[in-house]
Amino acid sequence: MKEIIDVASTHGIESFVIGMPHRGRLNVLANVCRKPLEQIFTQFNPNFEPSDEGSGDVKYHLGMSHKRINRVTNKEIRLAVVANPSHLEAVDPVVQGKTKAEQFYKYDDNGKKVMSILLHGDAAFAGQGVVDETFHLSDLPNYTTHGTIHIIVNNQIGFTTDPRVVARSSPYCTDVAKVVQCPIFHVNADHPEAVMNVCRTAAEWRNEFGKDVVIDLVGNCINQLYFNGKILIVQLYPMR
Ligand SMILES: Cc1ncc(C[n+]2csc(CCOP(=O)(O)OP(=O)(O)O)c2C)c(N)n1
Repeated sequence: MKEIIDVASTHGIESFVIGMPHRGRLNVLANVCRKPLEQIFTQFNPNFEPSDEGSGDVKYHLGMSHKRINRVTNKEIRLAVVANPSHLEAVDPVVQGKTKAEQFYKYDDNGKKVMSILLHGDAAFAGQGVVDETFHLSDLPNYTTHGTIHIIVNNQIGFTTDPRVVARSSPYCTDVAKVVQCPIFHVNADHPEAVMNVCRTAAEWRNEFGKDVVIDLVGNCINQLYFNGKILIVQLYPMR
């Protein structure tokens, strides 16, 4: 994400609107947006009353907006992580609407100042119709935000749902993105240099063509044991 932000900032983007689900969210708030850790931890204070600000929802649903200097370009950038509910992917059109509004008020007709980044889970990306709808609107003149970078945090499982038998019929979770024929990069999440390279290319693509691009960040959290050619056990790494 930082590589995308650095490259985009080099090309003049000054505001990033980010939408993402819960997993990894505190990490993004802390390490990408640099929301002060004191603020994050304070929100977990058990002494909060229901009427206190920010107390009514789980903390990993909350968003933030923050201005900071990008260390690579020395330009000021704004990062907004949009608040989201438990309903996976519901945040996608909200992010696009916010991005479009910011572009409108900045007279940013080509998306050269404001851009959106959406993070998805692999199961949610294939399974929620709102993703399909967001893609379908993405290249229409009145709706386009001139290219969203989609990052799929692909742990090859949907909570406990095995994708091969009960989640989807298509081999890749990213196949829904084929509807707009945007580039889709499948990259090994365990290969940081490859991930950086793909992120750089995605940011360059978005800057050059103003169209969506998908990064399928494939992690390997499933350990399969085969017996007589059949999957005997699917063991999850202890990440959940
Ligand atoms: C709209 C909606 N449907 C169902 C759920 C229930 N649910 C919570 S987590 C989850 C699995 C998501 O899997 P994936 O998108 O691969 O992300 P992961 O949890 O693996 O990071 C589901 C179905 C939900 N939160 N929102």
